[in-house]
Amino acid sequence: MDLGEGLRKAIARLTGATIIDAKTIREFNKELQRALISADVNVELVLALTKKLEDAALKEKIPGGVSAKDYITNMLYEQLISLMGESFEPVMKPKRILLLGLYGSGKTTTSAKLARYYQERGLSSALIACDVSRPAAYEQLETLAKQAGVGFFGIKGESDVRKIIKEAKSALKDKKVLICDTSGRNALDSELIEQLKVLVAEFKPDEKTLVINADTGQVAGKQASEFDNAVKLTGVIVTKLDGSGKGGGALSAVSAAKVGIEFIGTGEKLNALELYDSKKFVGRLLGMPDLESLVANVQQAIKDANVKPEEMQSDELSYSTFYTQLKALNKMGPLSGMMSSLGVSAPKEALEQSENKLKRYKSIIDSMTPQEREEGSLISQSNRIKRIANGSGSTEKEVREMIADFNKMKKMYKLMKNDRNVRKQFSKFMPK
Ligand SMILES: Nc1nc2c(ncn2[C@@H]2O[C@H](COP(=O)(O)OP(=O)(O)OP(=O)(O)O)[C@@H](O)[C@H]2O)c(=O)[nH]1
Ligand SMILES: [Mg+2]
Repeated sequence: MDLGEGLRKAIARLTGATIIDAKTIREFNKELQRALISADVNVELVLALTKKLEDAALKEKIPGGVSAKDYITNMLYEQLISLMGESFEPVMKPKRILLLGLYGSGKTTTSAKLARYYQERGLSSALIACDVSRPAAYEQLETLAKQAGVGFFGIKGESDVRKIIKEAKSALKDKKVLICDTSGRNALDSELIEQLKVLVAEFKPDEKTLVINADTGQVAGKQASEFDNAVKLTGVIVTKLDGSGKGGGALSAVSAAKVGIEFIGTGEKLNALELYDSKKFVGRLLGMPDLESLVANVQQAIKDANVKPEEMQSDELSYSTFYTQLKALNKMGPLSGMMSSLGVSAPKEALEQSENKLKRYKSIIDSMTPQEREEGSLISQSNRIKRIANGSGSTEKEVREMIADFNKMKKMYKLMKNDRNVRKQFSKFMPK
């Protein structure tokens, strides 16, 4: 069981409780301990945390109008925030960063995101290709460096990381931030440890950051302590928080290596990197969506996409509003995870439309008659599809593909409009 799930299960036990007596809080704590310990969170830490909760719950009086569940959830929230550390402030000066982690955790993508992050803030950055195991790792990093507009150094086919670092240092002399991508593994084996030690000795990184995937459960603690034993970690980055994982493993990693989370990855694109914010992170872990930032992001996305307020509020989705909404959704990409925590599952496809596809959809929609734009069902007829395809210079298959996306979006739209709870949440950020 994922840690977040365990925590939420413990909280659910409190539903309906009106008072917190010793029995209620002990049962809650037992569940909490089980969840935390099975996620490899340090046992002493767990005991200290539950003791604090028990003391506070029994000593303090629950303020009127607050349910026992909300009260304890809030206490747990605050305890976890203090456990997870405050928000992170990166040091803005020249430095060297070594990224470490198991297969597919997101090291390579994150290295490019970080380089872009520092360079945008005035520190020219470059990536060094030291994943000497995976075929095409060099090309992947080179492409990402280009996309990020940052420097790059690698020696194709070279397996000696010491040599790569030596040459990188002189080739990238003028760069302020150097970020080294490393090989992944299924597990940390002696060969990788050896390679990492060589890297540390030669590269002399200021930061040794473990990259973990938000889906990683309790093994994250073990991973972190193994990497920590090998090279002494300085921080953690949690990736793929836009997916289904809630990052519970990060708590174990942080507890095992006694370091803090620095950044979180919220998407595949290079700008999907956020500074770690304890409140947001723990809120998400406990299944409490961070409405504040959701609202801000959605408002910004709506503004960016120039969606007119009435378009967001019309009852039925039509093709004339589809395009602008799609554009807004596209900008909200990283929010899909948070939207699902509100109970809305946006179709992944709708959130990942490429700019090209958007352009194509625009010209398809432009080729419709005004009536077709309002009454979407009309264009299911094949003679209309043919005409629209010809008029917009696309294939019938592409028109059908758009119709399929439209129908998916329409379904989601209905869901949003009909679910009272969701509607209530969404009404907060509908433009007035
Ligand atoms: N949704 C999402 N995908 C991500 C994120 N970070 C990385 N990915 C994707 O995860 C996959 C693996 O990412 P990589 O950066 O190649 O991971 P890696 O750790 O370098 O992998 P190896 O080199 O094979 O060990 C790629 O498809 C990335 O686009 C993220 O924050 N969110
Ligand atoms: Mg990689």
